[in-house]
Amino acid sequence: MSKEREPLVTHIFTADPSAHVYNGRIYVYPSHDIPHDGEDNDNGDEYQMRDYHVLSMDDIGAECIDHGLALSEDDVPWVSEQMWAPDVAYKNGTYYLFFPARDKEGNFRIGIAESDKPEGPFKPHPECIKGSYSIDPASFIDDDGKVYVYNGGLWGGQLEKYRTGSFDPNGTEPAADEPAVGPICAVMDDDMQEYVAPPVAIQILDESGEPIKAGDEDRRYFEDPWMNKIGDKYYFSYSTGTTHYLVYAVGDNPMGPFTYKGRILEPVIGWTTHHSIIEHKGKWYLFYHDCELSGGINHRRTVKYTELKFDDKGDIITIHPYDHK
Ligand code: FUB
Repeated sequence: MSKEREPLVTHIFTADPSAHVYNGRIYVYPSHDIPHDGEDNDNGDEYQMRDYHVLSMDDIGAECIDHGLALSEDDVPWVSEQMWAPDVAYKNGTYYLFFPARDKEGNFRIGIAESDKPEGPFKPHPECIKGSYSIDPASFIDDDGKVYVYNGGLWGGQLEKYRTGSFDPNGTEPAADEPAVGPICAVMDDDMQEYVAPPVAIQILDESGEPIKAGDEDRRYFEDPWMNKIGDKYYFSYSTGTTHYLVYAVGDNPMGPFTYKGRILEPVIGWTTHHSIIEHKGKWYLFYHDCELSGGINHRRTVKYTELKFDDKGDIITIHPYDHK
């Protein structure tokens, strides 16, 4: 049986959970952390994942099943290494797994793999998505059926190296008083094969309508985008990376701009924090990871979930991950 704020599975290390409800069942698409004794660095070299496993459970609190190998880097011709945080979108009877990995030149790109079952196995497209770059794809299907893919991550995720519009190996983050680098977003074509246009940067604004600055590390985007439409509002949530918060911003349009609202999750044990949010049977749940089980080893993470609550104004009530202990 699975328990709130406890690892969903312990036989493998899992991270970066993207949760969805398909056919009434909860599916979780995590990264699969590989234990090793290498050092951590700012390039994320410690995250050496090579494949994906899909997890699922009948209901919140039910036993969590590992469906086994869903996709391996050995089966994807364009990938060299580091299959990081994935997500899935269901459209036209097919489940599309979006995943980031380094190509043969060492640049992160986004690939797609398809299955007729939510648990896979997934068959990869031979090439990555044209014009894709950086990490952490998160898909969102709006009420009109349009599929949006948000992504981007600083540092190891290379997002700041594309500020000029193309890859600059020496690209850096903006100065502290300049607008932060935004996450990016692209719309998929109807066949779910390519972006209809190159990804564009999304704006995150402060309460005065000014772009959040690069030096505002408690609020600026670092990685791990996720989108929920709640009522007629778009809740865009993300990780602040260096300050280890999960936060959110709200807007009226899936492409933004979004106005910063507050924190979802205080820092967990471990450097990274990463999440997804789903509604199931009238309640909301946050799926996230931490390194509690491994005693704080950053690349040995485990996926957990907890209930997410809103106040009367529709604001998310901040979760303190260990306040139940
Ligand atoms: O799992 C590797 C990276 O760590 C992800 O892409 C980031 O979001 C962070 O969780």
